[in-house]
Amino acid sequence: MVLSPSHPKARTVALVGRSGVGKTSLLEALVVATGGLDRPGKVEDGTTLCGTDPEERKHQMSLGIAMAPVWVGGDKMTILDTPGFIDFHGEVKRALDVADVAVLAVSAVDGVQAETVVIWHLAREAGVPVVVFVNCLDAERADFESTLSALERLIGPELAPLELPMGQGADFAGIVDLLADDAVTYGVGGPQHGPIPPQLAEIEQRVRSSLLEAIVVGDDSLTERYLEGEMPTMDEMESVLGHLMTSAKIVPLACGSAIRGVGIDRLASLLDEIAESRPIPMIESGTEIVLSRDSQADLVLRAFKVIVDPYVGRIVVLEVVSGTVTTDVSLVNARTKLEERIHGLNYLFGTKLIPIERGVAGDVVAIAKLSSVVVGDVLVRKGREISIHQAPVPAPALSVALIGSSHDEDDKIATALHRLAEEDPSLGVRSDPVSRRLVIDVMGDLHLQVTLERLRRRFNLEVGTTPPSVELFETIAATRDVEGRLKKQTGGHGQYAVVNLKIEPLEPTAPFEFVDAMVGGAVPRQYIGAVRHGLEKAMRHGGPQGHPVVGLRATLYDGKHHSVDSSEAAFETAASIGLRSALEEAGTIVLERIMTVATIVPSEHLGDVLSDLSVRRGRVISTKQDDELTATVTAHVPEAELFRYGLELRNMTSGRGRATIDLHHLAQAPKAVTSK
Ligand SMILES: Nc1nc2c(ncn2[C@@H]2O[C@H](COP(=O)(O)OP(=O)(O)OP(=O)(O)O)[C@@H](O)[C@H]2O)c(=O)[nH]1
Ligand SMILES: [Mg+2]
Repeated sequence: MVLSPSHPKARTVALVGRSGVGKTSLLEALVVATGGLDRPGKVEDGTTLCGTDPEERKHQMSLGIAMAPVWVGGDKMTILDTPGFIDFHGEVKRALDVADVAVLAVSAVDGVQAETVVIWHLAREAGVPVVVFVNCLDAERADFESTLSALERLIGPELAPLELPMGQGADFAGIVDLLADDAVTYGVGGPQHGPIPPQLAEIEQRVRSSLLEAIVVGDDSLTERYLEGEMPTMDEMESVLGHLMTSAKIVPLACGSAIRGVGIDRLASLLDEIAESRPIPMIESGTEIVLSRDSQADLVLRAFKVIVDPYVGRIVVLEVVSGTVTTDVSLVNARTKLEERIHGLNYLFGTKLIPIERGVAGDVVAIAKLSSVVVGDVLVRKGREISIHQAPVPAPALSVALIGSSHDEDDKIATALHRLAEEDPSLGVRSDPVSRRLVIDVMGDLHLQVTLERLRRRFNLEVGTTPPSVELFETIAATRDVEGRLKKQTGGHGQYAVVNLKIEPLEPTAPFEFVDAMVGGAVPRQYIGAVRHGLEKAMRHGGPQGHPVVGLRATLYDGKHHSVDSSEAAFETAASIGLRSALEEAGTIVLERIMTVATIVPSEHLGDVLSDLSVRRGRVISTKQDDELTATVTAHVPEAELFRYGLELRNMTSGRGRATIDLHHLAQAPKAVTSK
């Protein structure tokens, strides 16, 4: 292994793209091409640097961010491998947040698919320069031309192919370099330069002239000269191209094969050229500032991943946003204000921790024993108040309640889940308000399955799932005047209290109202609070149909007391007896929660979303065209109909629909819901 101990420049690269396009294989190939490994491992054998986790091996896909550095011309680039499957896109966002440049990997076999579009938009939202890498050109059904046209439709005129493949499938022989106007073949002795084969001349001319045009158009002075009939020199073109790529004004396209190691050395050099300082907007003491990757500047670190290692314990992976980190410095967690001392620095080479002395701006460092730091936290010098805007992570698509094999296991399951959630910020853990069962919020069925597998393997916990309970309430059907009477004589002291109450319905979401209309001292002042307290307790405890009672006004207008036998406890009980008889006499109505669901969808899926909402007993309140591409539908939908909504929306819209759900009101629940 050849690893350079010192590195003047460090940058971070995120590999993104849909599942199966070869990102994990590409990272492996990049490490081999730059001398960090002698031979590549294979995803199928679980021998890659970034695919060794047992669940990743089982599913043959990446499930979280993994990484290894490469060195190109003395510069260090930490390459972040991300999962492509949609359940794990929270990790893609976190990688894009810290990356100086992203590689959108596309397979020449499948071209542009729905998830490619979703991930392209994630990269655009993150504002990171993107390089497209068309992979798998050696595969049997590779089709570069149709992949290129699909990419042109997705990205538009900013797409600038720098390379073309020479042949494809079994005939894939190398790369045509459009700028240098030559061909590179990959044999045993490494890359060999030669002339462009004649059968490629036509397509080469066409793609090359559109590349040159994209470069010329991107620079005002070149455009002017070009329009006057002057052709800029190749050096000028290259320098303008470099600038356009780093400022994300054009999206360069490279191609090759990760498995065959073709074009990978070229991709590494291209990334080294583009991975320039990406300004990071931050908020310092209320004002916006921009940090650049300056190793001399004040130290700022940002945590983006946590690993719980069975031997080393908890390891936090951080980006050096600016400054230089060394061991033994003390920093402050900007969120908790707790001091953290850096005891030892490492970088991650797959799962291996390699000790280092320093990390410069743009580096990624792994640090043990940072107890207060979670994903998203920022560490700064004492006295600095900094926060970084984080892209919002997708809302959970699915919630399920967990059933352990015994009730005693619940505590153990909760502890285990909190441990898993530390490493997996997309996993939510809470308690079901009705059944008190543990509920987990996940990003989809596969995320759920992997979470249950981890509980089994790491904690030996066997857990089943069930839909979480729908929260129901009840309210009184009509106004009633009642008397609540408690009269007990047991041994010495008795218990005596009488309250006369008027109980009337309010809007179900209105807060409970208690009216003290007592005149005279029939219920002495010191017991009035107890009457109110008794009513509130009885409402929480539940009405005749077993659900918490809401939406009432109770007026206390009369009562009786006894100078010896009355007490606060007696009045509390009398009040709850009174409420119970009012509810039983008048009857109660069961209420369900109606949620406001705001769904943002690509316009072409609007019809599907509207008809799905109507099947869910939804009432559409508004449909608004946001721009020519997307629309927002706002509807009121009963909570009971929303189980799996996030997931089904995703399926209906190829992953591009998003929904937010908030409580709007309570309404009478139909029989089908109350009898469940
Ligand atoms: N023929 C061919 N196969 C490739 C190439 N790159 C990767 N593969 C194969 O494609 C499959 C998926 O590759 P991965 O590297 O796991 O894909 P990924 O993008 O990391 O997938 P996720 O982790 O699920 O997002 C594996 O079987 C690889 O061997 C390539 O350039 N050519
Ligand atoms: Mg992978």
